[in-house]
Amino acid sequence: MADFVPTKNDKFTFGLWTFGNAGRDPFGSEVRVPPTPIEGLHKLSELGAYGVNLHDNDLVPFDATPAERDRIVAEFKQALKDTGLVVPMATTNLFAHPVFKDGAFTSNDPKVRAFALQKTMRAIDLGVELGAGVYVFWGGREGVEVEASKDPVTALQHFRDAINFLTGYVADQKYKLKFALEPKPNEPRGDIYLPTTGSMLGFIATLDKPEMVGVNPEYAHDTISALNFTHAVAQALDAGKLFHIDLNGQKPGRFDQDLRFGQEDYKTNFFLVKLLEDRGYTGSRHFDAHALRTSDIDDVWQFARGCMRTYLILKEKARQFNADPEIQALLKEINAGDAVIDPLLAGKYSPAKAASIKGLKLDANQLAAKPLPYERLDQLVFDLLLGVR
Ligand code: GLT
Ligand code: MN
Ligand code: MN
Repeated sequence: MADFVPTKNDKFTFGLWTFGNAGRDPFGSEVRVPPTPIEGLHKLSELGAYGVNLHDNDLVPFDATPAERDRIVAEFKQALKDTGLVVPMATTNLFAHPVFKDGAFTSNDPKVRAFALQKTMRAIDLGVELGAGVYVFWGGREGVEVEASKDPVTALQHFRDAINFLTGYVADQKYKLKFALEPKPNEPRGDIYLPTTGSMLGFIATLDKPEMVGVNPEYAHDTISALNFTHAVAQALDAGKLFHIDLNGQKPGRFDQDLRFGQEDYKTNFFLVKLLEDRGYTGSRHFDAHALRTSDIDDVWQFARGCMRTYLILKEKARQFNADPEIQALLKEINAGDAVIDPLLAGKYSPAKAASIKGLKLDANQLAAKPLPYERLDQLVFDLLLGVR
């Protein structure tokens, strides 16, 4: 820890698609030949990662024959054994092939929706075979550019039918698998359905087996829309629904950058790591990011090392924050309770409490005059983060 070198206990994971990114963007072609999945396993194990996550087609090509599939999977399983890495999460690629150009589970075409279910059931079988306990759904194509083309309520019903069907499939197969829905407001579609963690949480409550389904929030997805990602994660934790998390870097208002974790906005990432650590989040710390288009392969591994190193540095900063006497004294002062009023506000409503609260003598001007030394507090956080404390 002192040198910020990760171990498997830190539970750092990378998608095969992350180090496997060849640098293609909408304006330019590939810039590097990425490592194969098996080369990646060896390198990540050397760097101290815990595991890798994958889409079905990150490992098995879309048009592979059953025999090819079995050979590829067997070789991959052997490499997992050799490296000691695990596959905690798996997912389906429901966005790359042209068949999904107008949606997968929300396509207007029942044949496309059936194809999406078929592909997902096979990908779930693959994920379970590799040991995954979490299955992510990122609906990258589940949206519109032309509002008239889809009825938005029908689209949600289709999405609900698909998730209900698949939780039924998992229960029927007796798989120990939880689902994590990943929201994103836009890109690649103009508008994607269920754009935020809050929308997903509301949607989950309408499902047949809500206990099987949680969320997979991603830093970049909220930050694109200038939302407070830490607050979204807090809501997921509060609901007991933070089944997975995608960490990366992003500037607000830009295209989807998927930068190295912590590359932008150190302060927000500090409070994010502090939240995860203070609240005892036990899942994978998954990096859903890729190296810059300017990177060669050596720099790709610097990127992977950097994601983990940054997390560990921020974790150490969180420990320092929690141990800092001046910061803690200030927080104690800010959070000082009231022996009479706290019991009235805690727990359930009662007519007696309503009567007591109505009768309280509260002077609004006096309350407003209470000092809130937040300038001092925020400067202490700044000093701590910048290492001058
Ligand atoms: C894709 C997307 C991510 C999702 C991945 C899982 S694929 O890279 O940008 O946010 O988490 O489908
Ligand atoms: Mn993303
Ligand atoms: Mn993601």
